[in-house]
Amino acid sequence: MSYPRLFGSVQRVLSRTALQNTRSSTIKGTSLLAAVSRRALSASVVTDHYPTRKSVSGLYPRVDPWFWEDKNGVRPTGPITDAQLKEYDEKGYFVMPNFFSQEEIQPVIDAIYKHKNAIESSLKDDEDPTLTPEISYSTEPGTKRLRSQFGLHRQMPELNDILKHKRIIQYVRQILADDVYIHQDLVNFHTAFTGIGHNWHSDFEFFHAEDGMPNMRAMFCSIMLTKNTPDRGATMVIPGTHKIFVGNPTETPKNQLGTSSKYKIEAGETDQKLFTDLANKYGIEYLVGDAGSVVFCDINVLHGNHTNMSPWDRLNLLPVYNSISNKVGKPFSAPWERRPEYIATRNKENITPIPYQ
Ligand SMILES: O=C(O)CCC(=O)C(=O)O
Ligand SMILES: [Fe+2]
Repeated sequence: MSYPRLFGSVQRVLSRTALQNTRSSTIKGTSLLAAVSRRALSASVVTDHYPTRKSVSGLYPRVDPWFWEDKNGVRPTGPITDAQLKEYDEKGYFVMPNFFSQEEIQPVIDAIYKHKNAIESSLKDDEDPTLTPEISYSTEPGTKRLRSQFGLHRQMPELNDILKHKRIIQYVRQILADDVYIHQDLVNFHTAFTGIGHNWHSDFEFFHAEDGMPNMRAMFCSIMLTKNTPDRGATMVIPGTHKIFVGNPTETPKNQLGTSSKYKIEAGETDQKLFTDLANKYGIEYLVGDAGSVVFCDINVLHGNHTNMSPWDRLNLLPVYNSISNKVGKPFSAPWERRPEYIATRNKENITPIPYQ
């Protein structure tokens, strides 16, 4: 069909200009963008600034800032250093080596492996579980090895010592300038010899399309519970991609919940042509570190990972912190009203500010 193709190429031209615009202006306080997005947030009609999964692909300018201001128009101070802020501004993330000590993370590691062993030993030979409204975990395809487990922080108090650690929340609040809650928490096991990885995507693209997250006032952290190295399939990122939005062409299928977490992503996978241009421009980086290191990452940075071919597990905890003001609504591009609570927090009693002092 010629219409989508033409539309797609016009969008690409428009977006190239947008990309140049965002790149050439060194956005620090981002007050203009903040003003635009404050207007967007207060509008009674929810505007879709980030079209995706509507048959065409395209690059769009980011209308949201990545450093937010509080209600009084002030950017908070906090523990993040100027060098880290500069890195976040340019790349969309920074890694804090040894944020947690081994003593702090060990109880979490023990609790997670206990849970993993219990599930794996309960599985029958012909079972190949994936996410359903009732099942919040999936195994690596065709194996009994746990791949991902969502929503554990509501069952496992040990996890909250880390996920709701005051120091983490202070970092997140310095960037988002608001009270935050956990929109999603996930353990990725990425087991030795087995973990198959995740195709390129932006987490925001998922939350926007599937949960109705309107704005990019959210961050994810990757808390390394083992060493993260390239041979173990460390997360890879395209630095700088927090500054643009890549809309994907594949419409969200009804069975997305079960397939996207178990197998490599399809709907939500970044368009390969656009991805190639971005990778040529910005390169690809591995996020590496020792156990206890934490990545602080803008919610829109393109990332993925590959198979863990090493003989060692790569165990990561991935909380998504969303601003209380960035209320999720009707999904922007999905054939459902809402996803289960374990994968996308929506119930009022779970949307309470995490203390930070
Ligand atoms: O575990 C990783 O390296 C990345 C996983 C990921 O991107 C996700 O679960 O959204
Ligand atoms: Fe992701």
